[in-house]
Amino acid sequence: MQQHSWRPVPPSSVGITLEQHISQQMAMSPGATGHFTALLYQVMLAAKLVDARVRQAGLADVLGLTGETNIQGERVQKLDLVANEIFCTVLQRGMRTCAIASEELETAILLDGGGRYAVAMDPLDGSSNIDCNVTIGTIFGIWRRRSESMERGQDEDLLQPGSALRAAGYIAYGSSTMFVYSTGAKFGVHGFTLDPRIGEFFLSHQDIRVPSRGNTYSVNEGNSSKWEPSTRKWVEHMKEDDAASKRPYGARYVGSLVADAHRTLIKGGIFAYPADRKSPKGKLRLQYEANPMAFLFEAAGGRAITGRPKPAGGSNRILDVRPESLHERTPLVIGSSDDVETYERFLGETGA
Ligand code: P6P
Repeated sequence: MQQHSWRPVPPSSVGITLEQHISQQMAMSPGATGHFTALLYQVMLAAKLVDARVRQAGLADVLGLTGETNIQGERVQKLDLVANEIFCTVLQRGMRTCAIASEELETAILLDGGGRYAVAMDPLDGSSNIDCNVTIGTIFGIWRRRSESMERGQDEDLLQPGSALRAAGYIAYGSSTMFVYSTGAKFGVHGFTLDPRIGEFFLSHQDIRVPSRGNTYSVNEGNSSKWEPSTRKWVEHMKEDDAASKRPYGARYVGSLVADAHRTLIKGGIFAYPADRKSPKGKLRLQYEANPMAFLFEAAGGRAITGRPKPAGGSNRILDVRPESLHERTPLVIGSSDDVETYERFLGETGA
């Protein structure tokens, strides 16, 4: 097969689009059939459609305040249900998936037609923040199906550990719209920024690497009265004045996972949503929040752990957790390798 060759395009002229990048990754994958590539194109299309609705929301919301209908006379739906409908429709029409799990759906959509991949997603995470114009996002993970190829998809296709992910990413609908994804550490983590004038995502953050150490910690301190002692001791440590270890760290907490994770991925530092008395299993969902973020952070040289003490001879990596149900929750600690190691040290010291 003729090897493709790309004439390097001077950055000042035309940037690399997400579609071209996905195609290049396919060209670097021997035996690729195009199914995975087509699926990523569908995720990209759905992201553009959701972006358009998110950008309208403020306007629709303002104009829709007079009642249940918006300027087009449509019923104003909750934006996360709209996002869910867009992703589910695009993925089903695309015929590349056999199973779809969504935070918005109690049970998975199981499909005939021989789709080879299973997708778990949070179609619009943090949507309660849209009213105050805070960054929200879509989070997704893609697994190769495990069930018989020509049968209807099964829940088992979605109940795979994060270590079996084939791709994961998020779309951040913020001051600009960014699509960040990875198909594995070998290929790196890459960020694309949407040019709304032409509706294309262009490569803006090539080969993102999480700094080994950052200068911010991100946790909801409003939960501190419910935390394990180890969590409280860790936060106090991050606040101590110690120039030698560049403390205190700055506190940054948006309350929207995609916003807090994106900042941590780009700048380093640590984000934690630990288990506490209110959420003894943690708040965030394993399959479509924690696992995709863990996949990205590890692919970018960072770490992602459960925040629980490592079991004897076992692992505390998020990617090693064996899921038992589609919507199960987990504690989540992601960030720079050194900062996550500091977090772990407090787990050991207090034996929490
Ligand atoms: P809390 C948003 O509702 C979300 O699911 C994540 O995006 C975010 O990280 C977390 O919950 C925030 O939770 O309890 O701090 O408001």
